[in-house]
Amino acid sequence: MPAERSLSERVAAGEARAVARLISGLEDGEPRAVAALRSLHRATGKAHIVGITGPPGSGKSTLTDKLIRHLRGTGARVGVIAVDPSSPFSGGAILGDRLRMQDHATDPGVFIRSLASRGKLGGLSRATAAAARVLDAAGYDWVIIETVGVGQSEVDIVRIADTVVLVSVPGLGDDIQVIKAGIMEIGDIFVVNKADREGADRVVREIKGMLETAAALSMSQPAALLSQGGHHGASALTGTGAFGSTAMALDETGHPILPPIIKTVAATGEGVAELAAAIAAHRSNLATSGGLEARRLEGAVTEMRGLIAYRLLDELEGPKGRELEARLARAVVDKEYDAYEAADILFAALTQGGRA
Ligand SMILES: Nc1nc2c(ncn2[C@@H]2O[C@H](COP(=O)(O)OP(=O)(O)O)[C@@H](O)[C@H]2O)c(=O)[nH]1
Ligand SMILES: [Mg+2]
Repeated sequence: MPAERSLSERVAAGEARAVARLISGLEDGEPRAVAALRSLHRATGKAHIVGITGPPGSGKSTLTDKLIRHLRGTGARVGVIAVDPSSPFSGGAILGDRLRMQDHATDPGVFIRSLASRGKLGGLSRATAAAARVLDAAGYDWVIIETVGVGQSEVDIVRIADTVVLVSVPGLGDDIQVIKAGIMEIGDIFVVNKADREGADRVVREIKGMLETAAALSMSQPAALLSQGGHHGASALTGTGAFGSTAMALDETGHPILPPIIKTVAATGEGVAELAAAIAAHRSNLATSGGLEARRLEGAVTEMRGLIAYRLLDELEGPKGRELEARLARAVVDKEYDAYEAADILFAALTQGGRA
């Protein structure tokens, strides 16, 4: 009788049930699941990870559904992670996503998984990164991460993507809600969805204006851009900064090449072929410019930082961490220590192997 194959072996063989089980285990932080993911590390790095982010209701799931169709048409296998931090239970938007994507339920070349908020700060971006690695190891050629783009935590989620698509729509009011400081910089491709509605061209012009302003700024103050984290952040550590960014790439005449802005009607599929082409172009640009490696270095930094933060929180929330924390809080209030000193003591206790 052949020995029972391990979970990681089954994932590497592309078994959907094993993939689902491993992702659940990782979401729950099971040590066995973490061990399985670690043993799969060498099998990762082949998939192209696409982050799709934008306000709720902007059509991300509809767009994802159409992209899946398009990519399946090329014979590629597609994994999707739908992240909804606002939904602690798998209802609401995620249920809608499932309905929209159920066409693919019987297609063995498509794997769709929803992740909702669970537990601690940072847990969701860690779970998303882990799930993306699992799908990569399982041989999915494309991994799409759909996430609501409203704040820093969502930005962190898409940081691991190789190509980030920012979706906006007409009719959100005067501000283009998704194009805010800290979010705009991460966009490689801009989509104005619901182009069947009035105002789409105006949104395109507004995005173009903002991109041109950002590009002009980067030409005159490259250092300022670097200190903002350039494209994907973490430049201080990797020194990559804007390197590899579509937004900051220059054409032969030295002018910055702006990221593409594409109008789509996800509901009908209009513009989806252009979007897919833009994603493919970005993918091959990254491969030839060295940008992919720069980005993966940044991704590794982001992932390690997340793991460290998570580990510290884990220690802090253990019984001993909580006890020491409470004692130190008392000492700060009683003016025995200031908060800096107390933090030093706590940090030392947490990081010196011995638990606090
Ligand atoms: N008019 C119009 N409606 C769309 C378009 N794309 C999506 N929708 C609708 O917008 C709503 C929200 O779409 P959904 O994909 O769930 O958005 P998400 O929250 O960003 O994932 C659904 O009712 C879609 O049918 C579009 O291009 N035009
Ligand atoms: Mg959705």
